[in-house]
Amino acid sequence: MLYPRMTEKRQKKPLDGVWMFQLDPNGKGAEEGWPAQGIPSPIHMPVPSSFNDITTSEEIRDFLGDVWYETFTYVPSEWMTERIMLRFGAVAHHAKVWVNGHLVVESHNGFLPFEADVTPFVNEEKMNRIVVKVNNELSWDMLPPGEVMEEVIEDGEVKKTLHQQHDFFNYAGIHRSVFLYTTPQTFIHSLKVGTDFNGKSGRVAVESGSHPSAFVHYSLKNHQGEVIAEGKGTKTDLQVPEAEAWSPEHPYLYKLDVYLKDEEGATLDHYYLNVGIRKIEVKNQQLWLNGSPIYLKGFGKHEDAVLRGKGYDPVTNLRDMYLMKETGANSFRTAHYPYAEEVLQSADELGFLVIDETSAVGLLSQGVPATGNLEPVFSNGKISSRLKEYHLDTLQRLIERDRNHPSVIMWSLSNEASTMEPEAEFYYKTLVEVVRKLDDRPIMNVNLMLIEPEKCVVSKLVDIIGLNVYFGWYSTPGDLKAGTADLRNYLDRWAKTHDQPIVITEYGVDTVPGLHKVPSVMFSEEFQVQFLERYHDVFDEFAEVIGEQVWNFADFMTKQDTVRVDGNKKGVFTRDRQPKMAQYTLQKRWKSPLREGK
Ligand code: BDP
Repeated sequence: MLYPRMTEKRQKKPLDGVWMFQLDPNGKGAEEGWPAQGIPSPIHMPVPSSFNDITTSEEIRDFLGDVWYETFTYVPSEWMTERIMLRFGAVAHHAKVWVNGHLVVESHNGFLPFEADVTPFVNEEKMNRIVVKVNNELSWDMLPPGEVMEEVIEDGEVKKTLHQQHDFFNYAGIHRSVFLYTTPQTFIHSLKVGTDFNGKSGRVAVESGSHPSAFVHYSLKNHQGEVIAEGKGTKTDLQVPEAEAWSPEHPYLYKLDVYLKDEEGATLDHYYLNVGIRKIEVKNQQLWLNGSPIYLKGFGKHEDAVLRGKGYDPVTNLRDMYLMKETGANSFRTAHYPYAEEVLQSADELGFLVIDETSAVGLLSQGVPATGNLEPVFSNGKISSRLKEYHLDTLQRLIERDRNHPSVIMWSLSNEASTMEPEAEFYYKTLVEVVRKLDDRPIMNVNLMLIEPEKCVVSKLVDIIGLNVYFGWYSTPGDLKAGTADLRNYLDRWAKTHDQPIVITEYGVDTVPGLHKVPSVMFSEEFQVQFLERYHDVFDEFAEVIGEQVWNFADFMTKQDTVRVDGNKKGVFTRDRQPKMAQYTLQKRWKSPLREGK
């Protein structure tokens, strides 16, 4: 699905701002006519944002069930000859949308965009009413999986409790921008861009989907606006004899203009994409960018911020990007779900290598933290064929959405699944086959530290192994000597049993900013620094380790729990994006040349 853009032939109007909002604890809104008549007793609610932390109400913060949003808009009369689309960047987790009382679209994926052709339903003269019902309940038929338990309490009231598998607050609402946009009646449906770079020249392979009777023209421009390559047809290769390669240090983007023309050569539709020419490969147990090995330095992140929760906002996004650059990071992982498209656009423009992850987090028996014995979930039917369908659908839509971003260098299938069960092998085999058909980027799967390398049935299917390691924190708490010995032993076992390179996708400790202790203790800033330093020494012993991403970039909110103090404090930055001492440790390491090849 193409990101909405204003072009020579397209218009767009953001519907972000203040919408009306109401809880619907009894789920009666539809019956009572809210889709057509509007919501009866609303309060104000910003869009995009999670609804949880905006008001002072505990009921709203912890609400489980249906909530309703409503807004009004005019549609300009000059749009009436066009195809008019209503598009949501993401609504968590389930949404139903009505325009002037007509149901136009339903979505059951909280982290991916969806849209509806609303041309037949909008009025030219009157205001148009847009009503959205949002539900934030999790189930084992979706990602991330979870369960809502219902219990009747004293006064007959039903109390709902969420059993979630993952370690982040179940924020909900209209989380990303909402757009009304137009396309011409004959339009460019889809675009797929793949690039290659051989040290000097580059190739841009383009494929487009549109009406068969139309003709497609491509024109690639450099920063000066000069056309450096042109092509025609549904599928073509554009050659760039002297290409500027895209990399984190030099995120050079060409502009690809795509024109759809009729037989007389008149332009029917126009769209454009930023294209970074780069080549990404896994070979000789290394990750290669543009013909040289590259070591990933960076963070596992979250979409999480004070007040707005998981709502996208450009302020937090850019602050994060600048902080990561300043720390010397060249990469991040979209843990544990697809991020807003605007985040990937910034990564293209500012230069970050992105591990793009699905929302498959917590496909295991444990909640948080995942310690103890892993009980089966694949072999006992807990992970059903419906969940697998959902996972496949998410993966396909993620690839379709993100494949044109030069910043996206690999797909992460899931985070911390129960991958020692024999049944997991077939499940993941299907996922891998689907990805291989759609795209040639490397595939990663991220492992919990309870997964034994000798018993993992999934790692052999992927190109890069992701490891989340917390020895000295969740095991032998506070004992870094034992922790690093366990880490060394664990990495050694992975290196011996698998040929693929390893990225340390998580390592870190909860740290209370301003807590100082000598000698260090858990939760102090000194402990975070020492943990990172000791871990780095071990990583450097292993040629197989081709990247390190600290957990987490910033402190983030979780559900209330005995193991969390107002959220997870493993951030190198606080939740309001100020550094802890560890930032300096990372900066020193990441901004100086590492050992050979790293
Ligand atoms: C890992 C999870 C991550 C958690 C982290 C932690 O992948 O989501 O937040 O542990 O416990 O198991 O901090």
